[in-house]
Amino acid sequence: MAKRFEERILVTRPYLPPIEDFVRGLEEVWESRWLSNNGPLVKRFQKMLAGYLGLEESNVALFANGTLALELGFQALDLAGSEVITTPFTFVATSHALKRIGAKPVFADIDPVTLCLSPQAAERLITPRTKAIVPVHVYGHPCDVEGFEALGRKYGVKIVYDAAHAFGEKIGGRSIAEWGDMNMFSLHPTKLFHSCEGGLLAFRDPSLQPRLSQLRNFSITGEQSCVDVGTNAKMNELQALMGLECLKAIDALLASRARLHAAYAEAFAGCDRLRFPDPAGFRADGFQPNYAYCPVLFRDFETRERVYEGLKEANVFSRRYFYPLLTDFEPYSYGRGTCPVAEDVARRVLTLPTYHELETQDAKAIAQNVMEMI
Ligand code: T4K
Repeated sequence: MAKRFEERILVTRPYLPPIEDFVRGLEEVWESRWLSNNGPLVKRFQKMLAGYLGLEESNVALFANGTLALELGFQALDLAGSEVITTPFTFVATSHALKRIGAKPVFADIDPVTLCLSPQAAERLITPRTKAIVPVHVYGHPCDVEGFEALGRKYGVKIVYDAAHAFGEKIGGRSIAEWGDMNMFSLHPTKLFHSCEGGLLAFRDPSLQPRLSQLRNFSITGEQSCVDVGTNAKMNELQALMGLECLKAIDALLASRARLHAAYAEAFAGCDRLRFPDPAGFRADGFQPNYAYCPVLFRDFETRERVYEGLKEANVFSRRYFYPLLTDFEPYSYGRGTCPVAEDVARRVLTLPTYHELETQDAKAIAQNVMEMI
């Protein structure tokens, strides 16, 4: 008998730090009367994030949100007018950011195990017009970083990871941000670690930092000079304050995601009517996942839809991330039919609720409900 939850369970809920701590931080903002334009809290947040990722401060930059961070990262790498190979199995921000700076997203298929862009599929689409590859660590699953590094070297193309879901992850004990030419981490409230809205770029070449700082501030360089077509993509002080307070809880946030993933995994163990991937098993060298999302794959579209609707009746609001596929959307329909693995996965996947306060027993009960519907 399916359990109906008294209170609505959403796919995610943002972590909120203790309100007293936030208010103490607000007093500092009131004192300084500095609200935006690279204020003291943004600078402090940037420094803390670089430290957390094990990078130099000159290798990171903060933005108002992840989408603008991607756009300006692509602009700083001069990708306008080029072809960029990416995955159709992602949130639409990935390809929008490319399109908006005048690059053409070219869609290659995904790996059926990790669900991330396949380097082999990407390589087949490289042309003289290709300037970059944008793989996505979808759900925090690790891309084949060695495979993409080899492509970057062989063809002289940039590798820019959309790491929106991958904050806090490590490969072989080192931050996932050490791979590729650039990484973008989204700090949106639906992410396990957030700053209300926000985006963080981590990049290998520190000479990009001055350009990025200009681009996010209209490309003005003084009272009487403007050197490029930048925009307003600045993080403000209240965002930085939220980020600083959430960063204090990062270990607990990672631990609760791991606890919930383990609860689902235990409940689903032995069930051959679904697949519940564990990214910890995707690499042999000690990959540390963040379990940001809990995707489950069913046998077919009809089963997925039945579970999605059935959970709603039980007051559980799962999401079909990432369905429809980007190539089903009008601006990207030129890619329709070119990525059969991604098309199949998008029709069978459902992401289950996971967030800091979700109880282990509730995750188990949700899993039980799922199994009764398939
Ligand atoms: N690349 C990738 C791979 C991404 O997934 C994203 C964003 C980006 C780039 C761009 O990064 P940002 O520019 O966003 O920093 C959500 C998020 O808005 C989006 O950030 C995220 N990916 C995407 C996967 O999910 P929606 O349209 O599904 O959000 P919404 O409003 O339906 O919220 C999801 C659930 O969270 C709901 O059940 C309500 C709950 N919620 C949401 C918010 C904002 C709360 O309980 N409180 C909240 O404050 O897109």
